[in-house]
Amino acid sequence: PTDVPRRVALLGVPIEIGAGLRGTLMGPAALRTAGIGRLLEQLRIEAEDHGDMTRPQRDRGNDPTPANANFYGEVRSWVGAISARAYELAQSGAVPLFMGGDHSLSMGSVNGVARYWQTQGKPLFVLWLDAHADYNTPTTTLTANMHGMSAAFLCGEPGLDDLLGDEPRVSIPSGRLDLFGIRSIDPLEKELVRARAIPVVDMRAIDEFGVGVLIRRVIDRVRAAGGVLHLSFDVDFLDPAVAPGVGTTVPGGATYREAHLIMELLHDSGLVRSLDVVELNPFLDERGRTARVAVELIGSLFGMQITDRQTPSNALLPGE
Ligand code: 6HN
Ligand code: MN
Ligand code: MN
Ligand code: MN
Repeated sequence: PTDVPRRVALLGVPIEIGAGLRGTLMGPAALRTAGIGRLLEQLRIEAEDHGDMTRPQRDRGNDPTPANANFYGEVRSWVGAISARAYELAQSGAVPLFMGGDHSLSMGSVNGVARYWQTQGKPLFVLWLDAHADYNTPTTTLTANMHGMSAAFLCGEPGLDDLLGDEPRVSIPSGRLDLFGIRSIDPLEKELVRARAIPVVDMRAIDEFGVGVLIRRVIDRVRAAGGVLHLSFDVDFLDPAVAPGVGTTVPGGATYREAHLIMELLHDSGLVRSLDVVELNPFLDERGRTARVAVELIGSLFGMQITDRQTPSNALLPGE
């Protein structure tokens, strides 16, 4: 299935107040410097760069600000605007690529593309590559940082109900979100993930079964439902040795090769129709390494190959 559009819409989303550390606002610039547009063009994909969104005016609505949600007003202005842009870009027929920016931006990007796919009658699945579950609410969070709440918000958890302003809210059914690569989760967050029966692939599962098997399982589920996939790629999914340029590094992450294989399998699936690349913090990076790795991985997602080998879609899974 190679009916994925050959057109990518790059949009920079320089938001940083969702995270505990400053610096992700430089993420889009670093991804451009590392050659994201050039690489896509080399792969014969039309890469249209829509520039960076501008920082919205601080929201001065008189709605009460929820407790335990840092910079709620600013994040709220961003998220509504991002959702509207995401809807438009998805509607344009391109593959929107949101260059973050911290992970709170996904509350807008995923909501917007989900809204578009709803009009097409296609279920949207979300693959969350991340060291963290990002399944906190203002009730469960230990930090009040909103980048730790995006997945929960997208699944319709209460507590940030007014975050989208006038944008209609879409809630992703819990069975259509896959948390993948998880190795850090807060105590109450863990209870919530368990209570909602969110599918989780933690690092132990990756060690035991390997990313090939586990990603194919995700792909098969999306395909069986006739759905499409949004990839939300938090670069802290990668091991800090590969990707030091992140504010929330957690040891024991995915290797360079595991991450490439995931991207290659996703490419072969033809199911990814939008993506976020988030949490890259160039202020913490070492000589651009993390930005470069992120761009290489995007290359694999869009079909960069060493040889013309395609993974046979009938490859056997262990146990079959
Ligand atoms: N991210 N669970 C921690 C928190 O503050 O809620 C970490 C969240 C990290 C968020 O990496 O996108
Ligand atoms: Mn993370
Ligand atoms: Mn994250
Ligand atoms: Mn490879």
